Amino acid sequence: AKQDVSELAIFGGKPSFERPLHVGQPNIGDRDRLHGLLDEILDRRWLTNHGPLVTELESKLARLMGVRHCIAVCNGTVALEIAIRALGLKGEVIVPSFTFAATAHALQWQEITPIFCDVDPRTHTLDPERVERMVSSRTTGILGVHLWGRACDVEGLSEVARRHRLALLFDAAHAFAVSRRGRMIGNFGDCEVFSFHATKVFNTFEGGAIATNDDQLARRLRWMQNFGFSGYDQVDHIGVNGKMSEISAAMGLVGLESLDEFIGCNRRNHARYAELLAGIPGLQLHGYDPAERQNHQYVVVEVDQDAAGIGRDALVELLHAENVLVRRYFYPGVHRMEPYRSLYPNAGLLLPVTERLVTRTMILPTGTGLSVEDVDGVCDLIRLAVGQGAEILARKARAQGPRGTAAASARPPPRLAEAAR
Ligand code: T4K
Repeated sequence: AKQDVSELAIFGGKPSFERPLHVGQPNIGDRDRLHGLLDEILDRRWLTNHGPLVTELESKLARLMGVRHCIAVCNGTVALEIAIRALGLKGEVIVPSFTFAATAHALQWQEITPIFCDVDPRTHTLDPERVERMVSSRTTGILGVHLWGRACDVEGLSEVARRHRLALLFDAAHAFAVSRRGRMIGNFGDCEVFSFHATKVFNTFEGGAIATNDDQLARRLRWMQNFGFSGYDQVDHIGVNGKMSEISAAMGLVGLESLDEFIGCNRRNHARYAELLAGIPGLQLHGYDPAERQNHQYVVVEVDQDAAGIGRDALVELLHAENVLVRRYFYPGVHRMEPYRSLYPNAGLLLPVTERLVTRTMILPTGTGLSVEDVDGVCDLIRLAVGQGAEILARKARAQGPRGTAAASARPPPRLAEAAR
């Protein structure tokens, strides 16, 4: 482990890791099983359009969630778009800004106005009291996000939705195989939408699903996902092509067999991070409720610059140089991205918690591609950086020269450093 700041890669030292450590490196199940299923698909010559593997995956997912219907979709974003359309949302929908852009895009894409609502600073999810204050005569729904796999206050949000007769759906892209008060995510609101993107704890390369206990809604969702077909050659609805392919379903079926192992690995990494980062001033690692099922997909740290002596962005830059590709999810907040920044320039005024979180939050690498030794190495670097924050900043300033700008502006922003992947 590096003992001195002079050894850090930002000051010319050798990076601590030869290969990049990613947030969201895919978990991959048994390769032989996958190859076998691929052969079956090719032999059968049934590649997509509700093939047997998609059907099998849907029923296994529905069983895992204990939900009546689970509709496999080509990705989480299209699944959101279909759910929003099938629920008949229009006008305004209340949504957090502290999320991935896709949550808001799925609304704006259909010319529905996302009304950005602030989140609870503790849970990072929608605060029902704030949501209620944002309901207007144009509001038709609430779209909550179970960020980092932590369920929203579903009871509070359901109550607001009931009082104002609003549709309630959840973006559960982060919350596959997670429970809320002992009940699996997939059962809440009118429906819940999952992402099985490569970066998720469980993946189908690209993919997603919509879960619901509402039979009529499920029928509509299936029509809309398949061009509006309601019979062999009968189209009764507007629809898109949101189908999952057999190859994706094969990946999913194989991944499901190893799901406990994937989650176990994440849990082990999370516990190790918690152990080694405990007591570092200004660093708060988010924990999980041990009474609930969890996927530990995201290891979330908040950095308090005053207490840590080094800010989140300086820490990200330092770690990237060491090949630790931490992420600044979800900087800068969707309301500060286009088209929202131009369309709703004042949205930020009502989002003080979000505005603070986007400057402090950092996501650490995890997944089956990461060993405990890797986690130890990442924690050593963080401990060194926080302990020597003042020295690091002083050195950086010296390296940048008296004006303190040249080197800083020449350095690529953190995201570009990821080209190493
Ligand atoms: N709602 C929420 C709350 C979401 O977080 C997401 C997606 C959605 C909706 C939409 O679901 P999908 O339509 O995607 O199914 C990534 C993912 O692409 C995205 O699925 C995910 N959320 C988001 C949080 O993360 P980026 O732009 O950060 O991806 P990228 O390419 O930078 O990859 C992330 C990291 O993973 C990198 O460090 C590289 C590593 N990686 C990635 C891939 C694809 C690998 O190591 N191997 C790989 O194959 O969005």
